[in-house]
Amino acid sequence: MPDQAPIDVYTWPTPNGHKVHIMLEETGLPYRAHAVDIGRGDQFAPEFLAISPNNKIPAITDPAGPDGQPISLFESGAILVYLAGKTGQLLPKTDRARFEVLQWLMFQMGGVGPMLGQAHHFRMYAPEKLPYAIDRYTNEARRLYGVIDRRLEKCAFVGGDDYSIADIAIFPWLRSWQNQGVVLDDYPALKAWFDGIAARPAVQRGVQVLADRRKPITDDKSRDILFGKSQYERR
Ligand SMILES: N[C@@H](CCC(=O)N[C@@H](CS)C(=O)NCC(=O)O)C(=O)O
Repeated sequence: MPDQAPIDVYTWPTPNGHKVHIMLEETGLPYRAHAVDIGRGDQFAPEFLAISPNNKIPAITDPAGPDGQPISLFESGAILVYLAGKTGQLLPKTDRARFEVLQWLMFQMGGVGPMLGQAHHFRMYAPEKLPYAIDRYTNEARRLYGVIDRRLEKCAFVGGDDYSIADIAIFPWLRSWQNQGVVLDDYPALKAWFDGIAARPAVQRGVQVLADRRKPITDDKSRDILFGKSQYERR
């Protein structure tokens, strides 16, 4: 798409941001990544909230939307579907195959992301070590890895025979398996798929986007912004 003006991506180097970076790299769409430092509170800036009212990255603005007018979108799953539709790539065209991919994309959005996110939270960030919460989300993480492993015993890719937005949505979350209390070698089909996705040049470029800006959330200010008063006492 030589005439396409760059898509503006408001993002941070986390799994949900990486999904969109990888998709943009895979499709070859021109884009500009704008850092939204979520540990510093950039997600509460009025201009970001105007396009992402849930104060979360990623969000995009495409100057050339479906009707030729600009369009802004938040929620990584919606962004992946949009970019697949725009480019005709990474989402099958036949109904049966497309719905198969979409169900696994929803499985990522409703299950893998939220549960692995909680596993990270209680294992890495919670100020107290809460055994019940750690067990609950570590067990859930392992269960979800099992679901993906069994799927990949039957199919080359999570969404079916072909690489798709379902793989792009799931892969970035599994890169932090150690922090989720999971051992990747326990899931052989998943591990083989993971290594194949990790070797793709577009994936390698995607996970490098803003990678130098990422820092561990250890200071009180960042913790308050993400998990405390700044997050919950805001109107
Ligand atoms: N369901 C959303 C989740 C996005 C999300 O959780 N983003 C996190 C970073 S990975 C965020 O921006 N957190 C900032 C905050 O909660 O204030 C999506 O997939 O886009």
